[in-house]
Amino acid sequence: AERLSGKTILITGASAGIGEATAREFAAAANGNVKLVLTARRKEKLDSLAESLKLEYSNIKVLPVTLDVSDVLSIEPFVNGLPTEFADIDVLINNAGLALGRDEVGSIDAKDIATMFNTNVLGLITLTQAVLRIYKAKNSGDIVNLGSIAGRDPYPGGGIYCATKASVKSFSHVLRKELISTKIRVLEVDPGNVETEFSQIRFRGDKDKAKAVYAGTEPLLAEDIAEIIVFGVTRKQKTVIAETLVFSTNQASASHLYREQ
Ligand code: 8X3
Repeated sequence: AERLSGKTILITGASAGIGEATAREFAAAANGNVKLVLTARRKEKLDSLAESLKLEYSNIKVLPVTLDVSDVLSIEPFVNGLPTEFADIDVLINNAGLALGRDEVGSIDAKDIATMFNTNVLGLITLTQAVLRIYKAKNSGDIVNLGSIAGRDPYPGGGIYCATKASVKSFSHVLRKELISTKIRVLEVDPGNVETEFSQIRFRGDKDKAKAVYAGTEPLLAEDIAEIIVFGVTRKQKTVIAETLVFSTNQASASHLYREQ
């Protein structure tokens, strides 16, 4: 808790799933003694999360801001326009991301390709660049990138999503190497199946298809990944948990999933 005290934490995709759970987990770990900048497209969801955090922790500072990271031109003005109280970011959680469809190469919608790359890759890179300027000026700060098993173990039907997550991994590696002489830390967390809105979005609201992803397993939940993110960030300054691959006990690779009948 002391290691988080007074820190400013920026989370993308904070309206639901792993992003929301991570906001709650940081607030709990710091007993409210943090400043959270919560961003996503859905402002009402951010507002209600902010309200619920403020009810729980009287000392917490929360700034909900509409941000669509796929709109890369909006990122720099967002970072530069942060109110002074929230401007000195200490921790960046690059969580916003999505998969659209399981179509095979040759039948992938061009718009879906653009949305996935714009959000998962270009948005993440652009925001990281903007925040890195703040970090370099003070020689500290943490960047946590959400990768995926999909970035390590690509599967048929995941042509674009897997490529975006492999890009995240490559980018995380380069950053860690470039920042070798600084105190800036780069962490990557790579989940397997986690039951969030992820599959509903991938299958465009088809609840049966979404449910089938987790059927017969005891899937990880958003809070399970949030715990690991907060654990990584709260290690000693000299410690970098560079990469964490996280599965439920039922999963051992992208395609090795034990399902109870
Ligand atoms: C989510 C995991 O395997 O469905 O990143 O792509 S997977």
